[in-house]
Amino acid sequence: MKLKSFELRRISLPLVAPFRTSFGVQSEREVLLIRAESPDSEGWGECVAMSEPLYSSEYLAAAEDVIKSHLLPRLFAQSEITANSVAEILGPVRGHPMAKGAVEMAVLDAELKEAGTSFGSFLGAVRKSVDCGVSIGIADSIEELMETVDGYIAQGYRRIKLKIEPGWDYAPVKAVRERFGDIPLQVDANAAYSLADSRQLKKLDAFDLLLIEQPLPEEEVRAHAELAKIVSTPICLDESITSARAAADAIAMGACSIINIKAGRVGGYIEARRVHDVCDASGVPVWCGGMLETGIGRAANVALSALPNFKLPGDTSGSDRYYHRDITDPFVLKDGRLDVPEAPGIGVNIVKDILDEVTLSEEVITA
Ligand code: SMG
Ligand code: MG
Repeated sequence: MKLKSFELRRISLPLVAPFRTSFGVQSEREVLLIRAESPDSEGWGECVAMSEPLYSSEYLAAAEDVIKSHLLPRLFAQSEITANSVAEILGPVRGHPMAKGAVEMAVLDAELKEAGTSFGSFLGAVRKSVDCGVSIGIADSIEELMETVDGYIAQGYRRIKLKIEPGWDYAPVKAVRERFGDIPLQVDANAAYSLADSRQLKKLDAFDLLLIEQPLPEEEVRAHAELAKIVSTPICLDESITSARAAADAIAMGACSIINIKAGRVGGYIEARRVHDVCDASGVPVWCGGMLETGIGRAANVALSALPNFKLPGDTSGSDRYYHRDITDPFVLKDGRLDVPEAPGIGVNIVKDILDEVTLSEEVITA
């Protein structure tokens, strides 16, 4: 494919409710979108970096800068590119997986639209719809949390994930277990603990959780392996898994028995499929994480979730969990599931009027 131009567009969407994690409160989602244009096609990519470098070291303004200054010039230097070649072309630039993943996604969407192939068929989807879970932020009180969980269960979500941090772990998990019984339940700490907290984390073993996600810092893979010997709740890694190779290492070390896959965190959907394959070969089940995506990223995440080794419900919630009005036709939960888009590329329609309304800035970069 020849590349004509890339459009970088910053948008801001208010969240339906503030989302509190161990690293802060989010009340709006600022997103960087990329539109790749070729002579015969166009494709969309969504950069999952947040406004501030609190989930990981990447953040939106830095992603925008590295894309403009270092990634696009490398792509424009090629006379022709394919989505499969993007990661290698961008390889000399260290790090910035979310920025690279967004660029690759835009190229891949354009390429698949031209070929008439959906993301799902390209990636190897084996299901037409996927089971959905929901991620619930840290609440102001146990009562407030009960109400939120109750609402999501009523909407049909097939698994509940509670955000935890020191001081908000045992009591909320116990309360949810007691009130809602045997529901599929898991927790996510976003690296808020240290190995010295292992006695507190072990108390969660009483609640038969599906998993505990990323209790310790990103770099502390060995410490997760130590923790795995102490707690019986399965350990799932999120932030630590930055590539298929990192996944293979973490598994070999005994640091996790489940992996959360986020395409942005590993540099794109092609590497995400490799993470899936490595885990599958090792008997480690995976599930799809979320970064408060718009319908653009959600469409691709739902397609990814349809691969065979996605054995647990993902953080792929309906559009109304996040936004009053999404920039695509909304994803609507049916019996706790979302349908995998079947149209070419990401397979979802972008609502141009809404997109324009929420746009903060727009820049077109040509070869
Ligand atoms: O997209 O539903 C979603 C959010 C899921 O909890 C979620 N994501 O660590 O897994 C995670 C967090 C990262 C983003 S928190 C603002
Ligand atoms: Mg997480």
